[in-house]
Amino acid sequence: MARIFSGIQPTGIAHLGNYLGAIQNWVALQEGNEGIYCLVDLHALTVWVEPEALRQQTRVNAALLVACGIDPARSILFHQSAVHAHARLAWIFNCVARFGWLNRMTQFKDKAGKDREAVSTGLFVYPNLMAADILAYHATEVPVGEDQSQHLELANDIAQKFNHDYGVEFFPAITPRIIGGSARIMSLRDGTRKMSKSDTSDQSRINLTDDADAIAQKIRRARTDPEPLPERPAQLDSRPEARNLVGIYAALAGITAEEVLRQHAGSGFGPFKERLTELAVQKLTPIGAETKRLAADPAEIDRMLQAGAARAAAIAEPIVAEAERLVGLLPAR
Ligand code: AQP
Repeated sequence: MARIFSGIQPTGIAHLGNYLGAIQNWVALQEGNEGIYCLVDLHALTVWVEPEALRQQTRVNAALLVACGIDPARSILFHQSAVHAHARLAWIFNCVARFGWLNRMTQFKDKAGKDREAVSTGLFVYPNLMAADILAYHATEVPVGEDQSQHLELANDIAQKFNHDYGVEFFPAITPRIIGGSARIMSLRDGTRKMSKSDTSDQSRINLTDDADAIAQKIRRARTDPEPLPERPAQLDSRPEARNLVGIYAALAGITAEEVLRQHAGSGFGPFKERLTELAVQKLTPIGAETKRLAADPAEIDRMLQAGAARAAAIAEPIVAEAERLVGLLPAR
């Protein structure tokens, strides 16, 4: 039985990319593993978020995870800020990780854009906090979308350097569990950018709380090209928007892109989008409805998260206290 850790930022509402690239896999991995799933609200602070919106989004995303199939009785589901061990270990990792390592992170470059002087230092050290999230539990398996693989390599570098610097074998190696072909879902407006909560255009993504009309409208307006669907996936290489819609269809139907093209080659995007809408509505609207039901009782969500945090702290506290001892800090009590 492996200990699995993964997290999602409550920077907005989880979308189809989060679902197909991460959450769906978390649900399956609950079977036979110890799952620890976290709403990483401290990560969300790295870019400006309105305080009341952050609280709301943390609760709605918690409800969403439960609606998607995360069972809070079996897995540990909690909000990051409630377990102080994350921030304490992150500070130690700020002092272990090298500036040059962080400077090479492509997500930082993407999110910081051209005006690096103006972004928060939290955004720069974000991967150190992510390493702390995982290593505070000695978790060895991390199911994430392909976009996070560079951060996981960095977490392994931090663990190794810590072990080397302090002459211990304390932190284990992490195995990324990157999900296959469909792992990277792209924006509906631009097939070269990933679908993202923080994209300013709501039309660029399908939120897991969108109703049938919103899903249909977003798929209808999704950018495509005038060519019909080809026979082989390789023929989609220079057509990022078309490839994205085929990938989404494949992931939702649980089949390969080859199979999608076998069924739809020669079809124009009008009829294909209609089939895709039917599939997306069928898969996603029950999740949205259940989320709405759960989110109607915020006090119950808070209780669920606090119970999860107590279970998480029971694992992380002794590990982080030992890391603090190893680096030479006196015990807190
Ligand atoms: N477009 C995507 N395709 C596949 N997987 C994705 N993930 C995110 N976007 C896609 C995976 O979802 C998990 C949770 O992501 P996150 O919330 O921690 O942060 P993120 O990767 O930065 O996601 P967003 O939506 O782009 O959020 P913002 O806009 O707030 O930065 C991760 O496992 C991620 O791989």
